[in-house]
Amino acid sequence: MTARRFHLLIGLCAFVAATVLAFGSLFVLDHGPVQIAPGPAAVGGPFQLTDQNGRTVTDQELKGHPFLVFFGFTHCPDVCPTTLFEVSEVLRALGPDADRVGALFVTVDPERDTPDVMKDYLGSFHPRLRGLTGDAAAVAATLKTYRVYSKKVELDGGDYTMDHSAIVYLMDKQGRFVAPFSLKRRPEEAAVDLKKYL
Ligand SMILES: [Cu+2]
Repeated sequence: MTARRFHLLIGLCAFVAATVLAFGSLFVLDHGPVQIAPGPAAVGGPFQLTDQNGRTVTDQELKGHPFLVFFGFTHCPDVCPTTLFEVSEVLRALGPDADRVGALFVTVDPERDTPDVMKDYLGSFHPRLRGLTGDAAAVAATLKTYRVYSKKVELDGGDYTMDHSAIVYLMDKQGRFVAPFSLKRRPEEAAVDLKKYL
């Protein structure tokens, strides 16, 4: 075997292992080790959190409208602000229909992301976006429900950042998971896609 082939093979093995790990943890978390993809119902479910205006938000009250939900944190240097900007662009492209769609930003960092901090932060994005936070247990339960990975990473000097998965979920008006929602297209195209679920 040539060195080049060997490297390709190693690369392929790493890719397969990473894929198995990613999907394994996505679908198997609390269903035991042998269960295979249990279906869309496995993403999403009951939660109770607080929005940036101090209002309680539950999965029940979201029913009747499709919604996008994204998990991150306000101290995030790039992925979160970029994603929230892109979601804002889709909402803008929806025009008046934006009122019929939910858009949630759920913190993975409730320690720092209080409702006030969320409110401040979301001032830079579309007004339709709701920032959800809560006590550590309520947030952890929501992350588990949505199969979201997040991990605190200590930085030098006592500060910390958060590693987190960065998928925007599209949920239908019954609160069921449809698919990851792609933002790698023009906002107008994404808006047309979203309108199918109104
Ligand atoms: Cu982020």
